[in-house]
Amino acid sequence: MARRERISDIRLESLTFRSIRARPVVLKLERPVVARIATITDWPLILIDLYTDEGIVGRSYLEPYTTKAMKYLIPALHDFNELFKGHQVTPIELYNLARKSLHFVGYQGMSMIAVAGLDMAAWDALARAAGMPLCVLLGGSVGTVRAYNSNGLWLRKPEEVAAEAVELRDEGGFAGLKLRLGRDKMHDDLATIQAVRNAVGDDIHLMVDFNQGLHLGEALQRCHAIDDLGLEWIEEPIVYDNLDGYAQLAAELKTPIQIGENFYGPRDLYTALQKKACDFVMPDFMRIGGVTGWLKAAAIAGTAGVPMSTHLYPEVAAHMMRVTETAHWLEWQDWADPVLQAPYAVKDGQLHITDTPGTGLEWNEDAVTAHQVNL
Ligand code: SMN
Ligand code: MG
Repeated sequence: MARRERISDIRLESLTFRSIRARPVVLKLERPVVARIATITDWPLILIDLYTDEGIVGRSYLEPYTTKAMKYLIPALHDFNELFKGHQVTPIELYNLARKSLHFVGYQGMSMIAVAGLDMAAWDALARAAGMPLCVLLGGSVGTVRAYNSNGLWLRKPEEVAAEAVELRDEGGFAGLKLRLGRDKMHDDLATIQAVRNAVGDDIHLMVDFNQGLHLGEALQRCHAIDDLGLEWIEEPIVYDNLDGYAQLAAELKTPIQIGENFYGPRDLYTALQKKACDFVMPDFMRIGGVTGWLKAAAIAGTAGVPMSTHLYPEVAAHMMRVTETAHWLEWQDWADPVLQAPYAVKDGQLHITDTPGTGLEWNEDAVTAHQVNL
């Protein structure tokens, strides 16, 4: 409470952007990503601090998958300094202005990712200045958010995946787990699902993710082969932008088709729903456009009655799920934990939001120093 009283005298309408600092760090993944389309052992993060004249610092991070991508994103983030120095911290206006400033190089891809990093830090700053958790500033309440554990279950042998599934379930009493599919032989995927099911029991929700690894013909065959297994969803069987292919899969299959981590901005979600390309959506915060992009996307999904889950970024995701009409599952990944002062502890499969102002992101500076890289 002391913290809230101390900062309550800051007038939100005068919170002023001073500068952004973006630092690259690379963490070793405890369980490396082994997917059909990529193997990832080192996990890059851009840590963003948005300084204001009033002393409030808003924080966010981006996870751009490859270390090299940070070479382009960090200058794009620093370019916002010129644009916004002295501007009021008004996240929706900043989002619009930042997007316009990049429209000559396109609204999507790197542009959207940079805007999302700015946007999440701006919302965090505003919520901190208000002395409120982000979900409260947005009109919701603090509480719990249901999560599935997505920390592993990559393309390894069935017995290894089954043993890891038990570990992951017990890490936080999870009721949902996601396993990755797309082994060379379909038979090995089927054996893995069976091994995991035997190991964790019938009560656990099992999601599967092909990470865009199949062409449409393979996808039709492989998705039909797993269609009667009671899976929670089948995620990204084919390349993300083949919406006609997705529409065919969604029409043919009983199991819900899940896409969305590759929506660049809310309009991609709108287009996918118009084309009936999926049953569920799961936007990623760096691609949908941060908090602002999520709010717009959530309104569309809510209006269409489509369940909406999150992709990566569990800290901001938890807050957004509290204000998402069709909130479905939060994807739990602890990959940023090593550089956080106060990572979430998951209990009974739920994230518990506290009344800390903002999104609760504070850097563990010793860890940041240890993992910072030169690009
Ligand atoms: C994923 C996430 C992070 C890296 C590779 C793959 C995956 C997911 O698609 O949905 O978690
Ligand atoms: Mg995925």
